[in-house]
Amino acid sequence: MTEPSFVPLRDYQEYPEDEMRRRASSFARDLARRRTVRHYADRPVPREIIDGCIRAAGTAPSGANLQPWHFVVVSDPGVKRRIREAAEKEEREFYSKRAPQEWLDALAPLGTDENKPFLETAPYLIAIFGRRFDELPDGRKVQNYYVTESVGIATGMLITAIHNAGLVSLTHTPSPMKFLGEILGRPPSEKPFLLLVVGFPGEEAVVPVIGRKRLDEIVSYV
Ligand code: IYR
Repeated sequence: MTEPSFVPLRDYQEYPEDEMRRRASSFARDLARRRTVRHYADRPVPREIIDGCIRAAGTAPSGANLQPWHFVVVSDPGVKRRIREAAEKEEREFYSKRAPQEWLDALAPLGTDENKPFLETAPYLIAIFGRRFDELPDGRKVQNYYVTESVGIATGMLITAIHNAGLVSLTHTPSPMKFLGEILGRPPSEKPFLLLVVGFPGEEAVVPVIGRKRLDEIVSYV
């Protein structure tokens, strides 16, 4: 057992109350501009920007601080093509057979279909994996905890960081996603969580007219 070791909380920063209000509302306003984008420019994005966003995601809280995530950044056109082909194969099944009508009805306002050209156009696909356990150099296995929660939080922070950096993203969840681990050569201990498409919006980019729930619809104070 490792004994805990503590240092003073030096990096915390408190703001005057009016500044806290300003920061809270301006951050919400800035995030409200974020839209999921399905049309990408083929314009390249410097890798350091992606590194910075992933560094931000890697600061997420996680079960027992075991940080059970792995990010595979795909820019290789051949790998992107294989991912597109595999995803579209699953999506064709989904849209034509697997999805119940109720699900298709829920998706109708978004205008999605089985064609995923953005998987090749966008400069980066970030495949996010949850690691069920880690392996020590001597082969022993270390169990991870709250993997889905931890990876979900890290992914939310990644999406926020990408928006903050001036890029757009799409959370793509082909189902099933098993092909991702196969194409990217990930170990069986890792479960694909989702595929994030990242880049600049294409000039033709349009987004569906959608609403967001009002505050009083999503919060209750007791
Ligand atoms: N995975 C499919 C279907 C899909 C499902 C949900 I829930 C969405 O919010 C969007 C799409 C696809 O990517 O088209």
